[in-house]
Amino acid sequence: MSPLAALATADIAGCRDDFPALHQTINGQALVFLDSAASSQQPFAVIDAVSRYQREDHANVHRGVHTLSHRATELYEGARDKLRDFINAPSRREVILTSGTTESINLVAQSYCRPSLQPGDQVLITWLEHHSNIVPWQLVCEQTGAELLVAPINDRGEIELDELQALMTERVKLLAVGHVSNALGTVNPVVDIIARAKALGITVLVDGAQGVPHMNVDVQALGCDFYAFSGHKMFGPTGTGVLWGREELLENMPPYKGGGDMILEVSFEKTVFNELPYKFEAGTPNIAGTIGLGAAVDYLQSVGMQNIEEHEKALHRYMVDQLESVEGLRLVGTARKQAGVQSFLLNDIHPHDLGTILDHQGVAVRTGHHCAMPVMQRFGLPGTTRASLALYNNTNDIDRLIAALDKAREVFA
Ligand code: 7TS
Repeated sequence: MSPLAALATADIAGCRDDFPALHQTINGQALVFLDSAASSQQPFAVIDAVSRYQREDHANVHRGVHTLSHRATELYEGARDKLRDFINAPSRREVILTSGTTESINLVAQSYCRPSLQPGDQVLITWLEHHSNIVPWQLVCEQTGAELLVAPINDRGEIELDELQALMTERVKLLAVGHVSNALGTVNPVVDIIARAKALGITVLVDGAQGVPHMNVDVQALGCDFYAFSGHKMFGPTGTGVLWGREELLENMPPYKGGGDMILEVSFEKTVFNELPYKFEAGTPNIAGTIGLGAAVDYLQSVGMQNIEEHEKALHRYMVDQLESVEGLRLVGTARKQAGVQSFLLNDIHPHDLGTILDHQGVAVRTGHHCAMPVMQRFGLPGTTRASLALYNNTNDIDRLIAALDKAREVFA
C-alpha cells in the first residue's frame, strides 16, 4: 500500500471523532494536537468508563463484602486482565499496576537492584534515555556503590550496537533501554539488544512508555525481564501504568512500598506479604484511572495495533518530507527506524519561542529538552521543537504545522 493510501484507511480516519478534545478551537483556530508523546488525548470510551464507574460503581477494592466493592474489584481486576492480554504476559500475577513508567522503573531499581547490587557491579543504560530511565539507576548506584555505564549514540540518534555490546561484561547486572526514544523517535532494535544481553545473563528492563501506544508489544516475544509503561500515553488516564516482570524475579523481590493490601498478616513481630501482584501494590490504588486504562486497551485493540503502526509510519514519512521542504529547518533525529516523533530546529529561533508562535496558530507541540537532557547535550543543543503523532492525526495536521512554521519564519525574519 502506498503511504498516502495507508493514511486514508477508513478505520483510522474515523477515530478522530472518538476524541472530544480534538474538536475545539485554540486562539481562534481548530486545534492541531501534535504532543501525544507527552500525553495523549482520551477517547469517549475511556472518559465514559471512568465516569460510569464514578457515578455507579465506586467503592474501595479487595476489601468490601458489599456489592459496590465487588463491582469495583471486578472492574479493576478486569483491567489487569486486559493489560495482561495486551502485552501477552504469561500470567496476571506478573502485571503490577503502578502510577506510570516512572514508578515502574523506580520499583525495579529499589526492589530488584538495591538488595542485590554490590560495589563493582554495573548498570548499563544508553544516551537516548528519558530522565525516568536514568535517575532511578543513578540513585541505586549511589546507594549500593555500583557504577552506571552509558552506551553512546550516533549522529542519527541510533544506539551504537557494537559499543553497547562491548560494555556488556559479567559486571553488568542490569541493562535498561528505551523501546522508542521520546526525544528523537528512534525505534531501538530491542529484540536484538535483549538477545545479546540475555546471552550474557544480563537482566533487561525495557522502558516502553513510547512503545505501547504505537506498536504491538509482546513481552514474551521480546524476551526481556521487565517492561514498563504509562497509561496516559496510550489514551488512558494519568496516574496509571504497568510494570510487567517475570514471575520468578518478582517472587524474590522485596516489596517496594509498605501499607494496606500488600500484606496477608500483620503483627508487630512479623508481617507476611501478600502474593503477586498485590505484594507491590500498597494502599488504595488509582481505581478509576485503571478502569479507564482497561477501556483504553479495548479501544486500541478495536482499532488494531497493526493499523495504528502503519498509519503512523506513513504519516511520519509525510511529516518528514514536508518538514524537509521548509527553508531553514533542520531535523534532529534521523534514525533509520523512527516512530511518529520528530524533533527539529527552525533557523536560530529558540524552541520555546517557536512553540509559542505555533500555539498562537492552534498548533500544539512540545519544546525544550523533553526530559532527555543527555540527548540534547549529545547534539550540542539546549532543546528542540518536537511534533509527535498518534492514531488520530492526519495529513491536514501536518499541513497546518507546515503553514504555522512558514508564518513563524516570517515573524522572526
Ligand atoms: N520514558 C519515556 C521514554 C518517556 O517518554 C516518558 C515520558 C517517561 C519514561 C516517563 O513517563 P511518566 O508517565 O512516568 O511520566 N515522556 C514525556 C515526554 O516525552 N514529554 O512529556 C513526558
